[in-house]
Amino acid sequence: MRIPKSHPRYESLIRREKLVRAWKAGIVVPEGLIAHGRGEAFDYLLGEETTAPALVAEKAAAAFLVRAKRPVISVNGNVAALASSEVARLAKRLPAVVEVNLFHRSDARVRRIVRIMRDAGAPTVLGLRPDATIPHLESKRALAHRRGIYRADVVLVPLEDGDRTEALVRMGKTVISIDLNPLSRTSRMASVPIVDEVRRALPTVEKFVRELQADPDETARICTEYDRRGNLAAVYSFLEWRLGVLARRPKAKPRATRNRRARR
Ligand code: PTJ
Repeated sequence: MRIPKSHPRYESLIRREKLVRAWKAGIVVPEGLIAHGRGEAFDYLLGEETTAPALVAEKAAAAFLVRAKRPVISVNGNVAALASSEVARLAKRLPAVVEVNLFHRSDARVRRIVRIMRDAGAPTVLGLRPDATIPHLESKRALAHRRGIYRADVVLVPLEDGDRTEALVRMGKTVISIDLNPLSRTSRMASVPIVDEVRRALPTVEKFVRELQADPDETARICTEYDRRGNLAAVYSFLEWRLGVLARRPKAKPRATRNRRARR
């Protein structure tokens, strides 16, 4: 389908089209399309921009990633379809291992997504032939790599489900999530929840990584002072404030009335 550039929701329609194409190519699962819709609904509420609390979380995420000894970025179907280049750039910059980890796992899908990540330029991509299991996790998401998620100290999990976030936190890892839903179990369980759109969040984290790699004192200060509860509370306050602003906005006049007045 050709989407006219003049369409007021051009970017959003392009993203949807990308996901549908990725679904047809066996990269995204149908459940991923539902997840995207949920994300978009929250993005409307957030104003489709990176909020101030998200920026704070993105800087904290960068600080933990810079200090990590074995950082890993977990990639699923939606992330590969929407943000493979952004993931690859961050992985190169750190450097971090990329591990394909799927909820609806099949070897064929893992193979396709590994290829996408390699083509995007990620230096090390794991996912095929996992050799470890994340404890207390029943789903196929438990399958992991010793060289990757299993031994990682910091794991970045964009568009995650709450169970694995919780299991990884229980293993003692610092878990950084990217999820537009601030009420999801993922956002509530993660060590550093980023409530932002994945394609906005990743380049911002990468920018902060570049800055903090040159400033170990600031990195250490952020890791000590970051307050996840306070940050999530700020996200909820932001939503409250935004809905308040929308509620107070004067109502648009019905079109017919406006035209009649203009003609007078
Ligand atoms: O590829 P698979 O098999 O691993 O499956 C991937 C999905 C996304 C289907 C799977 O992880 C899943 O079911 O996830 P959930 O539990 O639906 O959670 C996805 C979360 O991502 C939801 O809370 C959405 O609000 C959020 N989300 C959706 N699109 C975006 C997003 N967050 C940030 N950026 C987005 N573009």
